[in-house]
Amino acid sequence: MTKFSISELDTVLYHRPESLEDYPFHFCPGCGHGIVFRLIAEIVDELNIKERAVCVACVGCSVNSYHYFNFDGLESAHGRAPAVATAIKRCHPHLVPFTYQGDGDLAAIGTAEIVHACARGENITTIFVNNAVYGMTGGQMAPTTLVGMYSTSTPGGRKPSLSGYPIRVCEMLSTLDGTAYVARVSVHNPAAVRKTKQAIKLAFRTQLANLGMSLVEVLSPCPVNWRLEPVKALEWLVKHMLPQYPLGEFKVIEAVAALKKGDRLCTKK
Ligand SMILES: Cc1ncc(C[n+]2csc(CCOP(=O)(O)OP(=O)(O)O)c2C)c(N)n1
Repeated sequence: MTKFSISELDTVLYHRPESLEDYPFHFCPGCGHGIVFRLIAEIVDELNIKERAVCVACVGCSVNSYHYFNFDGLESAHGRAPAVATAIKRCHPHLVPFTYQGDGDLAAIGTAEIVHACARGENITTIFVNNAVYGMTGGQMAPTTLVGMYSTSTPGGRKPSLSGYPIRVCEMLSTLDGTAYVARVSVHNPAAVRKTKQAIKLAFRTQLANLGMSLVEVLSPCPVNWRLEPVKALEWLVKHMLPQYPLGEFKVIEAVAALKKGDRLCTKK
């Protein structure tokens, strides 16, 4: 194995973004939330909006965002982050509020909030992390739990006859006229993480250009609640979640497409 001395390694490839506190993440091994947090912090730095960004956290594993982000944030009631972000944006249009929500928060208790924020075309940004379970409370079924998937409240697998079918959030919300940019991405490998960063950055740029509601769904592993080792969880995501939740852009209005010029993004199959 080649060994390098420190002086030979004079190129710093990674450093902690200014927008990320020097505070260890509490997430379980192999969880995707930490990746998404870091990407958001990098983007806030790159767009130079640290003094204007406001994270509206949800109830769920990402509830501790105030420990991690080195910019303003507040906590909403479960599922109500889009309403809180709406109020912030309307009262203080120069701020850049974004919601950070899980699938239980956004697609179960908070379904009405996100649907109406999208229908109203609020000029806010939503980062929606879909790990197909209620992570924080111990892995119960979420609206995005796959048919046949184990969860602690569907120990024999989700049965449509009892629990209905999973909701495809991007497909549903992109039909609403108020949405300007809607995309689904994933963090299952480095290339996917890069595309996730591009999509989240474009979502923020959509808000900065006053173009309306932007939403990015991020497919993310939850190894502990899926009862899988971290690497197996990534494989499971690819094998089972991608067919149900195809990656791509579901809505890009013309003005956003113009912003995007020059960016490389995943395209819908
Ligand atoms: C009003 C209310 N109902 C239920 C709960 C319990 N609860 C806390 S977090 C959560 C779901 C979190 O799951 P998700 O939004 O998918 O986020 P994750 O933890 O997976 O990131 C629930 C049901 C609560 N705290 N408040």
